[in-house]
Amino acid sequence: MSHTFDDLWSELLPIGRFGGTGGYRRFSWTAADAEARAWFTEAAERRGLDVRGDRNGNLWAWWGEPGPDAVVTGSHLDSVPDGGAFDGPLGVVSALAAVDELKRRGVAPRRPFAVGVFVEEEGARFGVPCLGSRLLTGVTAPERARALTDGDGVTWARAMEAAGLDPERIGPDPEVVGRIGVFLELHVEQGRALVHRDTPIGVAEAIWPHGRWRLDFAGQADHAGTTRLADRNDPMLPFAETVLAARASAQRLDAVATVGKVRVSPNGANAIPSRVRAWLDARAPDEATLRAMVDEIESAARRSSGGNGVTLASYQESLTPVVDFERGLRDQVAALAGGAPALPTGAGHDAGVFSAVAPAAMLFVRNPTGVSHAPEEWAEPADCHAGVAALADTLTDLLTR
Ligand code: HGY
Ligand code: MN
Ligand code: MN
Ligand code: MN
Repeated sequence: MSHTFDDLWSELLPIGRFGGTGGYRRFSWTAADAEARAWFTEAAERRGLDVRGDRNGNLWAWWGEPGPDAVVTGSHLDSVPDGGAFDGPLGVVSALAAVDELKRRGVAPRRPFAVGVFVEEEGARFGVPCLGSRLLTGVTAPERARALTDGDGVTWARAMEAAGLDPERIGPDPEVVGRIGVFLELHVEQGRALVHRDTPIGVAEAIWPHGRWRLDFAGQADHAGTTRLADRNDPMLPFAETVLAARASAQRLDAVATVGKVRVSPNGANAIPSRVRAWLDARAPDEATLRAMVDEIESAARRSSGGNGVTLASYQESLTPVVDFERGLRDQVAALAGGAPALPTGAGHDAGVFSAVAPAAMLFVRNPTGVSHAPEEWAEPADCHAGVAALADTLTDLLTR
């Protein structure tokens, strides 16, 4: 198979690279995002696909006319701060390379077929992951999305408008969603299960339930040098104890909990903070364990806040229920991928959102480092090509039955 994957990959790779780390910063509705979306549109049109944006800013590149019972494959182009090159883009580039392979094979689709790119999958700028697919399917209300703000106070509505789209139109789109007959997402593995199994391709079995909570610890700013310890209401203390409590609870419940984003105000080296705003990312194998862990962490945060004369306000920013991918489709994709193993994952995906409205499946491509959401994320070219072949085989089967 001559590989257009390599050409496509080399076109996209420089877009949104950030600083000297080799990582990416492709946030929704920024210049880097616009450049990536323009690249996708041009690359898709170069292949004769008809690219249409939906009311939420997602892109749909149709092979022929849009229609019911469509086969849709795609992923996202946005990243976390200093993210890896593969998380999202691998699925988009592989989908376009699979289109080339289908054309090379002379496949004549018997049902509508589209390649999709979905906005704000990481929720890195506005806080709610998979926002494009959640808006589309009605999981997130448009008025909530419009009001979401980034770290500079820019709302989703303003940012979308600056990118040339009308934020008043966002919301559920039954016509677009109603076309999806089956959804397929290829994604770099975010772990080392395929390395351990010494195999290049896997399929997704389930997505752990997970969510994000914002914890606002409010105390009293004061002078770092003249304020006795007994006179302090320092929000940094309950924050610190909450981080430790999250780790202990996750350890005990065999789950995961992360505080990766913190904002300290006023953030002065010689001032006791007035406020510490922290985001908890919590994930567990089942919803009862997730609930129990978050309850434990919030109780620890409240206890410690009370003990330090600090107030705590906690907000659930997003909650993603467990996703069990439909067994029949999963086994079919696994068989077409040469008996690929089925893997659970703690990572959320648009395929998880779409699994609520149509049969959905995911293909994973081996990541030798197992690292993701960091510049060290990696996939060998040969494994990327194997991913394209597995995707093309699955699409051929789905499109010609
Ligand atoms: O955070 C996640 O699970 C995914 O990478 N959006
Ligand atoms: Mn990600
Ligand atoms: Mn992703
Ligand atoms: Mn001073």
